[in-house]
Amino acid sequence: MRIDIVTIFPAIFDALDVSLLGKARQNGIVDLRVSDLRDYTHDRHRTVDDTPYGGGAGMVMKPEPWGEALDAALAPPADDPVVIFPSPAGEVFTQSTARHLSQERHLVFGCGRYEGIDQRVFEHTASRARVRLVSLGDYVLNGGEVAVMAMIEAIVRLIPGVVGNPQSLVEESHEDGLLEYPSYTKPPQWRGLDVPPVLLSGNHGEIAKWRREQQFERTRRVRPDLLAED
Ligand code: 6GU
Repeated sequence: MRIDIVTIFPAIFDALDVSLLGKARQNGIVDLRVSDLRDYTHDRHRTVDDTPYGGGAGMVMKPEPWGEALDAALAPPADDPVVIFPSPAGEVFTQSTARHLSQERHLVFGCGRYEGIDQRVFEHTASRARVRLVSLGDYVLNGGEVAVMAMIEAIVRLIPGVVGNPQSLVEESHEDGLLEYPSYTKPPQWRGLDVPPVLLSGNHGEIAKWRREQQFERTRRVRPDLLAED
């Protein structure tokens, strides 16, 4: 999968060299390219923002540098890309979003800062690629960078070959619409706390039943919205 990121803080994405992502890049599974929006400005101050038409607080990102930066990311050999703009005004990113995006060949992330990007950038980009505004949830970050880090981690780990044991992807929270069951390892007693005896019983039917009950109990307690019928 090819991933382009456009940002005014490219250094934030240095963290993608390590861990799972770093390995996926080394193995050639992910081709990640980070570009600096300011490289597409033409004034001495490398200006990327300006005051909003109509007045109001804050600054708006100018369309011209975005136009050129996205021209570069979408130029051949772009591969039928999806352009994702992280935004608290977007649709909520879920495991299902991650699953669908993990099956794409080319993702482009446009990280906005300040009060947002000139609306015409979204409109123009939508005329030449699939565009999605995506939010992590109902809270506000200063910019899209940290949100994009989270989205990329959620997406890339679902690409076949990135996570060592594919079964671990099947059993985790959200894949079956429930939270995951609690896990234990040795020793059987620690600081006066016992591992639930059923897990030491060797009875795989009983263990599976206990884990399922734990999933339902935990989901009902902390995320009843996941159980609500829709
Ligand atoms: Cl995707 N961007 C920003 N700036 N804030 C957010 C977010 C995204 N998701 C939740 N809050």
